[in-house]
Amino acid sequence: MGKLINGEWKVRSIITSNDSGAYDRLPRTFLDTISKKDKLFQPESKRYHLYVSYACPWACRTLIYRKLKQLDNHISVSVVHPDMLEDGWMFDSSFPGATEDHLYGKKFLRQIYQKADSKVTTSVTVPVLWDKKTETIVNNESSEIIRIFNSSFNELTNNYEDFYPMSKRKEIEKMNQLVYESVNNGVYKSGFAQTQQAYDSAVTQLFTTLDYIDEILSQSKYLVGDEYTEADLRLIPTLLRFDTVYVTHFKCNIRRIIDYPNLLRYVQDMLLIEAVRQTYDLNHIKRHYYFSHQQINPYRIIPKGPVVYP
Ligand SMILES: N[C@@H](CCC(=O)N[C@@H](CS)C(=O)NCC(=O)O)C(=O)O
Repeated sequence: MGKLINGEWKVRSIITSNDSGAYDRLPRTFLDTISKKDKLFQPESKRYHLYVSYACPWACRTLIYRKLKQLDNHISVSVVHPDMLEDGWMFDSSFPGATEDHLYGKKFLRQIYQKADSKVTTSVTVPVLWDKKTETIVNNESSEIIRIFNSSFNELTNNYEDFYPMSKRKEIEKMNQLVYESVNNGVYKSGFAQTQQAYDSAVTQLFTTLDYIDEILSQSKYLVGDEYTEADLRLIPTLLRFDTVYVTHFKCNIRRIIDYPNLLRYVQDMLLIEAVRQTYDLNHIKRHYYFSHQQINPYRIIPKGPVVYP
């Protein structure tokens, strides 16, 4: 694992922590948008490309939206190998489901970042939304890429389904903030904590929120009402990794999803959505976490189980 500093690859741990040993996520770098009003990035068919990992919960959000919004034929995809080692994400199609870099035949994802900006200082993360025309990264922040997919290509696809409807925006935002802090990022804060105190605090916050969500789901089908919205599509990739990875690998073991009646029902309902099911790959998920994070799993042994999960 590593980071680009002024365009040069420096090997370093993925576990970045602050003074109290709490995991600190680095901010993203490329934050442009695609819109008819944008001078540079216009919505066009076959102009954009996604670089993703099936293991990564953030990248899977963008894959889910690509399918839901019928963008499959308009936005192409390359999938990295699940192992993220000293060289960071790499392209190697020997693992089923992983692909070559379809655009440039590069070996490493960092070379795509370097192509966008030869002097960039950044983490090399997935997802990446790439513009084939100007040969640069439009955006590498999943929460923004899904908003772009939600609305910018509607005229092209004739799909006007809206997962961020005006009438529910306030509630969705509130839910997103809680879920991001304590669940999406909470599992990483638990797993990458370097002090007992940092772990205790993250894991407690995580399960307080899961208890609260289970309560909400006893009253309504989805997080914000009876139709699924962006809030659900941001949460589900984390829940789909919970019982197989986060419970053991990240020590999020106070309860499992299958112990929560409403959360279990909810995950099963979300799995009925084709776009969610088709982008869920347990082989990539298990291999990535258990094999890549050698600091917390030194012998890289991938557990066989569990037999039962949502
Ligand atoms: N905030 C980013 C987070 C993306 C992210 O952290 N992706 C992880 C994979 S799950 C990654 O690529 N990590 C590599 C690194 O941090 O060096 C997003 O939502 O797009």
